[in-house]
Amino acid sequence: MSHAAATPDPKLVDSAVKTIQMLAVDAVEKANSGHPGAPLGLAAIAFELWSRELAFDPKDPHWPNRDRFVLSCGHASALLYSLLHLAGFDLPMSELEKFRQWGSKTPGHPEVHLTPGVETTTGPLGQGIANAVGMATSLKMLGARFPGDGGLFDARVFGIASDGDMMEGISGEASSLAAHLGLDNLIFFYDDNGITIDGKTELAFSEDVGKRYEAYGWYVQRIDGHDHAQIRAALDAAARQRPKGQEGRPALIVARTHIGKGAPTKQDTAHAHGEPLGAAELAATKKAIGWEHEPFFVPNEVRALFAEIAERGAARRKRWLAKRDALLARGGAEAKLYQQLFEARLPADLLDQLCAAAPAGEQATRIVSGVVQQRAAALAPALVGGSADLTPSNKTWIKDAPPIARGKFEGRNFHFGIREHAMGAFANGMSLSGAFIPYTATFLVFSDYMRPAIRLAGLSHIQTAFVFTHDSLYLGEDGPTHQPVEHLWALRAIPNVDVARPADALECAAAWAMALERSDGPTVIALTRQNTAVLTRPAGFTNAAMMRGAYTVDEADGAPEAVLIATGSEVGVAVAAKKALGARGKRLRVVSGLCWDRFERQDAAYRDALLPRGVKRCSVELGITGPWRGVVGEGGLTIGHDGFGHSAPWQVIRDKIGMTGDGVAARLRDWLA
Ligand SMILES: Cc1ncc(C[n+]2csc(CCOP(=O)(O)OP(=O)(O)O)c2C)c(N)n1
Ligand SMILES: [Mg+2]
Repeated sequence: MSHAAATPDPKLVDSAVKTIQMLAVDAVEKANSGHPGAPLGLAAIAFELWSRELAFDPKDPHWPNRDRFVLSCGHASALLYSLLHLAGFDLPMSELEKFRQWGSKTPGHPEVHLTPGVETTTGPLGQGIANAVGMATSLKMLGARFPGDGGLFDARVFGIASDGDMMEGISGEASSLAAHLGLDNLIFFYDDNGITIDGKTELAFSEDVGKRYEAYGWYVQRIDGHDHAQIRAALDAAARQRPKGQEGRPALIVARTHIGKGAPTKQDTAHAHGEPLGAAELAATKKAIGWEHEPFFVPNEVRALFAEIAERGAARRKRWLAKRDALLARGGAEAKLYQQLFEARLPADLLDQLCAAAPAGEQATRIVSGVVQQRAAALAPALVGGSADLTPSNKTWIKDAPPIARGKFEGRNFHFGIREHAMGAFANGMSLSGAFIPYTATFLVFSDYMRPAIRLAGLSHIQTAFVFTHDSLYLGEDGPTHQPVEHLWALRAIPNVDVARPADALECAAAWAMALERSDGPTVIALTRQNTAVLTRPAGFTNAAMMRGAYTVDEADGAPEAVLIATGSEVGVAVAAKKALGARGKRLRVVSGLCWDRFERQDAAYRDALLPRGVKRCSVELGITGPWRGVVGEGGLTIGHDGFGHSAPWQVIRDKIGMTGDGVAARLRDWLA
């Protein structure tokens, strides 16, 4: 590791900090909307971190061994945009002037897919710090995978968290896991300013956060967040000179700061949090700190200082690229793995290879998914993941790969513990590392505990596979607390989230192909606990048909009189119902809606061919029916289950609710008549 950067002249430091502060408050003022308080209070910390420690190159925001900066308190976005602008990322002043406006690269909260240099989308408090834990783990895993020539990866993850981040439960889950894994490459500042929106934190928050983090196993320091000497000393201790006994731990620097620092009447008040300073207060603030410039002003010497910092980062990246290129030139296992992780990630015939691995016979889709996943893992070394303490139920363990543990990052399997909230955000952070395709696993009903992370994966175009087993009432005796009913549609309702619910082994293969190939958003895979029927595909079927998201599994004799659309375990039921209808059933087409989101993206010709206009439709899915009404339309029929479930053996539930071939056939007979 190189030395910390030399400390610039105090006058220049002062000028740089004021520049960061004033760019942020000018942006908020011009937008007449936003959060000036945190940028004012955090500028000193941010400056020291970015100028002294953070390794970045604005010319290549995605350089794999860059240090990451995570602003978990995304409401302080103006601070990040000031930094990115000054540091030379592709974020011109015109973008700061368009803060929070339509079409700008400076939205209200940082968005990773939108703004160069933003490492993750933050705004829902607590998510960022959990993302950071996933990022730090990924970097450790990369370090373990490329140990040659002194090691290729040594990047760190730095971040800032606010009171809100620390109050949210997800940060506790993630921080507990970070300490358990011994992530000494994770360094966070806690912006301990004693203020949230409602007023002083003491209204609702009285624990000693530092002590809590010490109890997790973090290295905790306490400083004045405006004292540059203290900030530097704490950073150096966390990043370079760990005191004895503090090695192998993530680091938290609890920094006492003043929200709205320098604002004569708003400093240390909740008014500094979420409203512009206003013309009078802004003028008074500038006067108080001695800033006599027009809005959006950057002194030349500050520009020059940041140019120097960027130079340093560029040189660092160049040295790293030389090392990386040497590794690639050496060839061998490390070179091949590097390419598999960062470049040619998947074989062209992935789907067919996964289909070839799909086992025959009547089995639960969670079981066959577990078999297919082994082939997926063999074909895609980027695939890593685990379960929130339901590994034996989820069947998601990658065989022949060890678990990830403190000091042991060669493996591919995680024991996330019972921490669903953090698991989702952790996986998103891993995906953002650029090297891994992470998956998570738990019961479908507990997707509720992961929903914020799944939503952010959709919003941020993050490739994460969210595996959920026990995907219906048929998990049985555990009863309604564990039985998902609205969950499939609740997940489908999130934009840019694909929900795949395979009906059999072949569809499990397709679902994994979707999850691995879809790089611009997350894929949910919903799997059954119980056996599903063996399906016989019609003549002319090709594996690729499944990738359309919906396709015919059982064709009508001639033009169909009606189309049955079923998913997962209900596809076999629909086929059985068709059979039970005898001659009448011959005129029914059964469609598997493996991934409805994908189907809706198909061209109109395909959609109209599969679901011809004017032909009646019936949906069959063991969950809420409301959203299916929009699919089946007027005169359509929806068969499912509205309301909560029941604690009973699954076959009893099935028979009681009539979700059998005969039961569905009876309803179809009435409807068709
Ligand atoms: C999950 C979540 N809940 C609520 C909010 C709305 N919100 C934005 S900032 C904030 C709290 C502000 O206090 P703090 O985190 O201490 O930030 P500071 O005002 O000190 O900058 C809240 C409740 C949010 N962004 N995320
Ligand atoms: Mg606060």
